[in-house]
Amino acid sequence: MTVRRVVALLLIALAAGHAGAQPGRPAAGKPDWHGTGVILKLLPPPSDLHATRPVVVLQHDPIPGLMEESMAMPFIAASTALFRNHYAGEHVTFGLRDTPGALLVISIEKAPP
Ligand SMILES: [Cu+2]
Repeated sequence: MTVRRVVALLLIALAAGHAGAQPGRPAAGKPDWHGTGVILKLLPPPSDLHATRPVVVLQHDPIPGLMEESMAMPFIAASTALFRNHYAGEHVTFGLRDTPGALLVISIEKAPP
């Protein structure tokens, strides 16, 4: 995937997160969705995809109620600390939270074998 395409997907993800945001909900807390997939890239800021926020590129499986197809796409991560002890190629489960600014990855766990 080219960087240009990844950037386009990130903008789509940001727009989707914004459109789906519900005002008045706290930004932290339980995930709105759980996903499974493979880490493609862990990009602490600054990166080509975001100047100030960490980005994780995931090849994710369908996420019921959110994205019905598998795809590779970038997500903004809540914190670079989420990247600790994770690596590209790892199978993971992750939590997503809908926030006003982004569809945010708020947890990353190694997938059970
Ligand atoms: Cu997706």
